Amino acid sequence: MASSASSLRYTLIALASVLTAPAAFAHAHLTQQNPAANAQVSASPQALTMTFSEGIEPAFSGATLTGPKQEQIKTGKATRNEQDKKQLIIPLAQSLDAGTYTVDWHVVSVDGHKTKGHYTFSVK
Ligand SMILES: [Cu+2]
Repeated sequence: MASSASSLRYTLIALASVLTAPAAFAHAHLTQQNPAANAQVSASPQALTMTFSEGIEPAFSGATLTGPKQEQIKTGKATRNEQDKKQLIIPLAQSLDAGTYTVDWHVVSVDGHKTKGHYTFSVK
């Protein structure tokens, strides 16, 4: 009795992982960014670039940039790299003073799923 109950339990666990894994893989996760997360850069960047694990929809994707005084930094319109549909580019409309900046990003991947996250970087 005990062994058949436990084998049923393992079957259900295996089935659950098979059913949930493909959706999890299809989501756009942030894999790389420039300036890099936790980086300290010496010059103000001209754009933020973020590379995801899946293609993204630029019309529904973007980021906000918050400065060292908790101020909102003006950014240009988010666009997708024409050569790489996994890469989002956000031009900066102003140069950044020294301090720590937080990027709050949100994207919709080509499969229609939403993901979001945040990271920080510093300007010397
Ligand atoms: Cu997905």
